[in-house]
Amino acid sequence: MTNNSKPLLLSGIQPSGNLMIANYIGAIRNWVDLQNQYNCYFMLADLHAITVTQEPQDLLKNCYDFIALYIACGINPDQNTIFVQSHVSGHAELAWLLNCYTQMGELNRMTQFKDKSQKHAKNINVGLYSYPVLMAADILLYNADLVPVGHDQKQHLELTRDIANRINNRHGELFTIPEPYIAKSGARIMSLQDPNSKMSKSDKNVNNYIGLLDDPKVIMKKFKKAVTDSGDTIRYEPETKPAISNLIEIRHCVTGESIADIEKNYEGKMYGHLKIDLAEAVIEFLQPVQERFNQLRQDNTELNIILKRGQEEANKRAETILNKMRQTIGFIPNIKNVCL
Ligand code: AQP
Repeated sequence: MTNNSKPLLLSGIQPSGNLMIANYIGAIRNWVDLQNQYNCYFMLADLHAITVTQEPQDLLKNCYDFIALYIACGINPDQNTIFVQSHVSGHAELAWLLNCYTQMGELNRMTQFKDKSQKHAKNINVGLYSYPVLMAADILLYNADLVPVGHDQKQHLELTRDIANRINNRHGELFTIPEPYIAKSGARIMSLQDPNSKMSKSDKNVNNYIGLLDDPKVIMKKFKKAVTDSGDTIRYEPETKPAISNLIEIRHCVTGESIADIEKNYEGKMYGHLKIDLAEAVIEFLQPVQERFNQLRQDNTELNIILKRGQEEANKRAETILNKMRQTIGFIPNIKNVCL
C-alpha cells in the first residue's frame, strides 16, 4: 500500500468540533498536494481530542465523520496510511518515555497550553499540559521526515526536534529530526466574526467558521454575516484590513486565484460582492466533497476496511521504532520476541 522509498510525512487532526474550511485550507489541502511525493501517514488524533471534555457519542460520530472527510477532500486511501491514533498503543507508550526526556520548563513555555487553559479553565488536566509531548511521540514513532503544521503547531514541532536531538545526543542516532512544512498561504485563517482570533472548529459560535458539512444556505448566510473593515476598498492588507484580507485569503486558497487577481477583479466593487462570490465558490467546492462524504457515511464498512489496513501498517512501523527505544533505554527486550 505504501511506498517506503519516499520520505515519510505524518500529520493529523483532532476529532473535536466540526471540521471546517480552515482545517481544509491549513491542513488537508496540503496533504492532498503532498500525497504523491511522500509516504504519508494521516492520523485521526483522538488521544489529543480528549484533552478537552468530549461527549462519547459525539466523539465517536466525529471520528468517522473526520475520516470520511479526509477521503472526500481528496486523500487517497489506497496510496496513504489513514489510521486512528488510539489504534496504535505505541503513541501512548512513546509519549511516556519522551515525558522523561522533557523538562517542565519547556512545557511551561508552550503558548497553546496557555491559550487552551484559559478557554477550558475548569478542566486544566495533565493531558492538556503534556499534549506537546504526545505530539512529539506521534511524529518520532514513525521517524517522520516532514510534518505539515499550521501556525499554532510550529512551537510544538520545535520542541519535538529538541527532544529528538537530546535523545540522539545521549543514546546515538535513534530519531529522524523532522522538518516542518509550512504552506505559503492559509496557515492562519481567521474567524469570520472576529478577524483577530483564529478560526477554530470547536468555536461555540458556529458563525465564526464554515463547516465542511454546512448546508449551502448556511454557508451563504455565514459569509453574508461576516464582519468587514472600515472603508470600502477590497485590498489584501492584513494589518489594516484584517477582515477583508481574511476573505481574500480564503478565496485565494479555495479557488487558486492569485491575491493580485482577486484585488484587480474587485476594483470598484463592494464588500458584499466579494462575500457572495466567495460563498458561491466555497459552496461549489464543497458540493462534491459533501456528496462523497454522504456515500462513505451511509454505512461504515468501507471506512472500517481502510482503518483496519491503516492500523496494521502503522503498528508495524511503530513497533520497530519503539523496540529500538526500549533497548536503548535499557529495558529487557519484549520477552515474547526472545528465543528461549
Ligand atoms: N485557523 C486556522 N487556519 C489554518 N489552519 C488551521 N488549522 C486549525 N485552525 C486553523 C489547522 O488544522 C489542523 C487542525 O488540527 P487540530 O485539530 O489538531 O488542532 P487545532 O489547531 O487546535 O485546530 P482547531 O480548528 O483550532 O481545533 P479546536 O478548536 O478543536 O482546538 C492543524 O494542522 C492546524 O494547523
